[in-house]
Amino acid sequence: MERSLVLIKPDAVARGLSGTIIGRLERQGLKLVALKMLQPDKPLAQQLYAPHQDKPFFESLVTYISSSPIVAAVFEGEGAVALIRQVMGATDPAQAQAGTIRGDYGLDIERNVIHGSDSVDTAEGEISLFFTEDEILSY
Ligand code: IDP
Ligand code: MG
Repeated sequence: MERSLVLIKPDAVARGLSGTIIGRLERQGLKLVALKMLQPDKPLAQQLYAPHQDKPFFESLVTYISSSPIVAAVFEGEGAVALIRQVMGATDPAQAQAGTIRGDYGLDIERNVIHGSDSVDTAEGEISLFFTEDEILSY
């Protein structure tokens, strides 16, 4: 069964949207199999966003993600990675369709509410940054 890492980003946690976002994903039929709240340190944020290390927004992104608490979750389901990307909407909330999480709640391209893994391969690596295998439950 496919798994994806979901992060509810600082802007959304601060606005009290964590439950709403988890609920939207659950209502898509995705199974919540791991959940925690944490404030990532900079090294963790740098690892998560390592693919973007050469981009002009990298420093700002790392500072933002480590600035305040986030909620980290693992969701499981058939085609979970692509389904979550679809429900999230486009990276830039201004381009994201109404009815998607970013379309409805995103503030700007950086403060865009949610992270979801972009492929099955990257999902496994991203999950292991935030969870040990025994924190991911089967039920
Ligand atoms: P994704 O989150 O939709 O997969 P990525 O291109 O992987 O988008 O970018 C990772 C994160 O970096 C985005 O979610 C967003 O928070 C931030 N980001 C992407 N592009 C920009 C930009 O042009 N300016 C500022 N932040 C950006
Ligand atoms: Mg990405």
